[in-house]
Amino acid sequence: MVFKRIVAASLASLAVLAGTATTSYAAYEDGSCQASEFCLYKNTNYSGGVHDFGPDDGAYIAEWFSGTATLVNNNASSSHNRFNYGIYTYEYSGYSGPAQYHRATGTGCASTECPAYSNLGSHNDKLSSHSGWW
Ligand SMILES: [Ca+2]
Ligand SMILES: [Ca+2]
Repeated sequence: MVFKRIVAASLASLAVLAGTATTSYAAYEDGSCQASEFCLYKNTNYSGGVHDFGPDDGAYIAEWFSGTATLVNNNASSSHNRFNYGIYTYEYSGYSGPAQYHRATGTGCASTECPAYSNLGSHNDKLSSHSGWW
């Protein structure tokens, strides 16, 4: 797990370098859920305000759902993973506690909507961190 995170950090550094050349990056945290973002919604069925994350966030601190005064931490109720790899969410900060897997865009699906989860089941209003799963 630790090794995997180091690899992920290295890849992220490479991605930043690549990004300067291609400028094809989605704008994280601009309130719009775009390709290559992990999006959490305040309410079920992708409603009530969105927060569009990058691939890794160890603690949801000072992050709100767009257009609301509601913090993301312990308040997300639906998700849409638009990365081409899976994302694990965790009920505690620091990538700990009960985890939930959010399938990659297009993985075993015919449509980009497949990896969206209209509700988070037993993880509802509990998510506090997430990381990409390469
Ligand atoms: Ca965005
Ligand atoms: Ca909620």
